[in-house]
Amino acid sequence: MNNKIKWLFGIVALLFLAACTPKTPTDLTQTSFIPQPASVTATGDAYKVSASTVIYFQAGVEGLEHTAVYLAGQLIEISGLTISVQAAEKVPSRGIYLEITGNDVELGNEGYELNIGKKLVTIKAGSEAGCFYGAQTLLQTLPVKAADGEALTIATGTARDYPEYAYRGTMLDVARHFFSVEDVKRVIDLLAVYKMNALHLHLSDDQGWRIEIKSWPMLTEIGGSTEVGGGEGGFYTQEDYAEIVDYAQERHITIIPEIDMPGHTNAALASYAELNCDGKARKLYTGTDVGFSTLCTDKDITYRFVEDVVSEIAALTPGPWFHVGGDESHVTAHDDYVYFVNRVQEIVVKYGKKIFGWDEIANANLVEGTTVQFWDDVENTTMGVEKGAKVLMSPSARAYLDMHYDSTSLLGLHWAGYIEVDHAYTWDPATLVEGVTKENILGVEAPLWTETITDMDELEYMVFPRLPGYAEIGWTAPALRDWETYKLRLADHGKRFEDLNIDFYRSALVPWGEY
Ligand code: TNX
Repeated sequence: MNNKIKWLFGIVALLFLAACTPKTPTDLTQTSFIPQPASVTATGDAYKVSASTVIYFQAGVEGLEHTAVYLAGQLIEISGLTISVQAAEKVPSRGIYLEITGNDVELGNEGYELNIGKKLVTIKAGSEAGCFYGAQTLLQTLPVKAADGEALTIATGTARDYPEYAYRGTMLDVARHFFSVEDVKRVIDLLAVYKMNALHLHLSDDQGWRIEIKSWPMLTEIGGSTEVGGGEGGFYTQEDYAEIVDYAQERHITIIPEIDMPGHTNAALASYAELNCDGKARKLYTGTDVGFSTLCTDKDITYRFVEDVVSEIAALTPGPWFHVGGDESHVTAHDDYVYFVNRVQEIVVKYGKKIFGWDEIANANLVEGTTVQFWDDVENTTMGVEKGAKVLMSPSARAYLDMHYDSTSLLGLHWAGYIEVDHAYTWDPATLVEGVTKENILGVEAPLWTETITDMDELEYMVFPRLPGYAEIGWTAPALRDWETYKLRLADHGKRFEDLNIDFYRSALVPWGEY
């Protein structure tokens, strides 16, 4: 070969290599973060995560060690690299460092500052939760799955970030169809990725009672034995429930247990005859009607029952809230309903918990610290605000994860309308209901009712891709939210959903890539 041809070959080979080697990311502002952080600035360089990377945490802060181990676990999962965790007495010169600093007022309770330098990444926050969210932001700069053992690069820069609302959550109805502890853990993992911090578990309904109550064992023995459609149902033992609570706590997610009453109680009424006004046990129910059952509000045993249930669950629940349901009690007379909710509130307070209830509970005399969950009725909700309650925003026409996406959806219901991915995203909690402003709002929750949802594939299909949008509504200030740019970021998360094996709805409104 003459020299000229050799040169040509060389150049072609180089060009080929350049085209095939992934570009090193150097512009942090180009990362598709969800939720969008309050501010992101780029410094145009790259940090390399390799097998020698160490994750340091401020010595003596136990909660940070959890987050450091969690982050290392995620990085190992992504890359197959061996990443170690160590306590550090002072800021190291290289590696990834997690630190609690108490003096940044703007960051508040859950905010963080993530600094990605060429040699050192630091995550600083006022709380352990803040550091955890900083770690989630860091993880979103990386793919969910990379080639085994390959060093990873991250664009340098800074994210300073804090949430708009204190409560960002979802609800899972494990009563209509039962979901196992493993299933719930997967839901918790997915919530954590999007900085959600609350999981409300709807633990009882007409079709099933799903948590062991030691003083009333038939609730699960009988009431837990079936579900919608006649399947075998199931329930959590108290140990199972504690395991869920712990798993969630490690991811800074609070579990809110709900026992729905006085309506939605057929499973309890089938388990114990004495809870019925006529003293006769009801038959187990596996259909999907609502509003036909009620506890007997003028029997003493009803309140003994409620007290036993509340005390056992409250003892297993470190979070501040107990949800008393209170929705759709269509066969409870109004005065009986008000009397019942008033008495139940006293019981919940006695066991040290704050009350959550669906918006109907605003008809009672709300005790201080109560939160009314807006799902349907504006009048109830504004009445709750007038009585001093906070509001949790779960508008059924916008935030119900069981609503059809469009007229072709096979799963879900559509009584509150169709909720396409844009409709789920384009609303502001602070302006949706007249008379309910940001100051009144605790946060946002997207509930998944499971009359038609029987397994994890179906659950994921309804939850994704709407859930990241609800997470962003709860976290990101309205001025930084916009559907046109959000849908591009969401499209990038399609690859993440695939790599996490999430069975998601490929809405035609989102420009998903070819992965
Ligand atoms: C209404 S929302 C209900 C639930 C149903 C749901 C179905 C609410 C407080 N009650 O009992 O499962 O609709 O979308």
